[in-house]
Amino acid sequence: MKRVAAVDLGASSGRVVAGSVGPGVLSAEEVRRFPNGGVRAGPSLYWDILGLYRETLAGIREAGRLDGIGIDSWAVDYGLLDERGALLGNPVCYRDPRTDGVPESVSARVSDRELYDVTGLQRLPFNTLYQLVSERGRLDAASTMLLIPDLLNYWLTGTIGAERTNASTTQLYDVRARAWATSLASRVGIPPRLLPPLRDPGTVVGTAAELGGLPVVAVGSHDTASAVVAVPAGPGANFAYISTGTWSLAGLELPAPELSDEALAANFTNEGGVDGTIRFLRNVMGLWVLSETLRTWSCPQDLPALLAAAASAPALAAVVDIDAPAFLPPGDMPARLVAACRATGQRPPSGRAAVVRCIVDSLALAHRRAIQAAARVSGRPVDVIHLVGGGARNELLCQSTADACGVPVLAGPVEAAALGNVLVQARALGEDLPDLAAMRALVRQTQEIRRYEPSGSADWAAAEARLHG
Ligand code: LFR
Repeated sequence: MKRVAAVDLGASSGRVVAGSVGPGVLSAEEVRRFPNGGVRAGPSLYWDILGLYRETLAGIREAGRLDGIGIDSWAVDYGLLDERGALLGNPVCYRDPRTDGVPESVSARVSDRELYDVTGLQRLPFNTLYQLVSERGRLDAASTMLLIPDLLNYWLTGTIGAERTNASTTQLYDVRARAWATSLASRVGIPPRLLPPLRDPGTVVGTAAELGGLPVVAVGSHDTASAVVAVPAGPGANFAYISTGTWSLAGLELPAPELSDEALAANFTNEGGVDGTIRFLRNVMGLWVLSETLRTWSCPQDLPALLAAAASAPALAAVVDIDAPAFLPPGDMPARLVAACRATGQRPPSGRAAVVRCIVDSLALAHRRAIQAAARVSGRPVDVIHLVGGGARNELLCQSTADACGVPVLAGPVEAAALGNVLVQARALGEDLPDLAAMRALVRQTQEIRRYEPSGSADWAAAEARLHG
């Protein structure tokens, strides 16, 4: 039996989970949960990285006897270190507008086709490459760029490295060569010296002196990579997954990158997964739009009641393209929803329940687009969708996704990222979990999973057509 602490940092909250793994055993208990979110200061939107580090240490100390620690977080964001290892400036949040116009300026020098050929990455304005280009003038003082989990691992252990699953989200990683794309970096003005040695998920990176010498394991340090480890797919299933939270990451697990023109046109990403797999997926705007809406109304605690009311509101009364760039920055989402409905000739939702229904329907519709595109572009059928992460608690979202996609949805586990983190650590520390199939079998055996059948009661294709006005 192994007992480990999984630190799972999401854009809206972080948690430290104590997980136990042994033959037929996988249990996880939340020890500490803390809020996260962008902190606006002056012209910038930052992360409170020192607060996150403090909470991480406190959570691990509260967890009791442990055999190891592993940290995963959202992707793409980073801290820069100087040659003494000191942090140069506070990490900036990927929703900061500093990359406005940068993707276009980069495309003028390296075509999107070539960028995709090397990195396989979807074009998102906040890819690490674009963020680094946006601060090119300040890179002279930097000797290393560390993604968030690698930065925290450095503070814990003093060792420097870049775990591969997260490195693969930077748009500076050659997805076929499985190495940093150093010549690409140079061409866009990013010094290759910033890119630290790569590490495989499942390696012990060092020990945490401050925590009694506990081993620190590089897990699938991109939260989505860890969540996909814990997708409870059965052997031979034609499954897609949707990892839900601030974002919905919707797609397939592939053995090799898919870099076709169709994949590029559909803006699908090829992120590196645990054990050399590829996460072929698209970012769907996710529950962020709902949480920002509740923040605008100052009533985050009303979510369960609002979802219940939304479930009784008429389906598909108004829908928006939730992936539109307008929904990316923080702000007044209800006003943006109204504007999007008007722009497509629809009557905007009136009343809070109708607004929530509009968001959930629009999210399910975006899930449908992403899953259909994944199947079409990869040529692989999808017979079932595993919906994991926080959205698995949201019955309306699970049912609407099954209805929209026309296949059953298996919802759970809710804490997929933490469980994937726990499993990869347990294996690194000696538990007998030879491959992803063995880890997923253990998740199936031990975690609660709910099934939603598609009801076929609404016309999702007609709703999709309405998005185009
Ligand atoms: C999900 C996630 C996504 C990534 C986004 C930004 O938490 O990690 O996979 O695209 O956050 O980093």
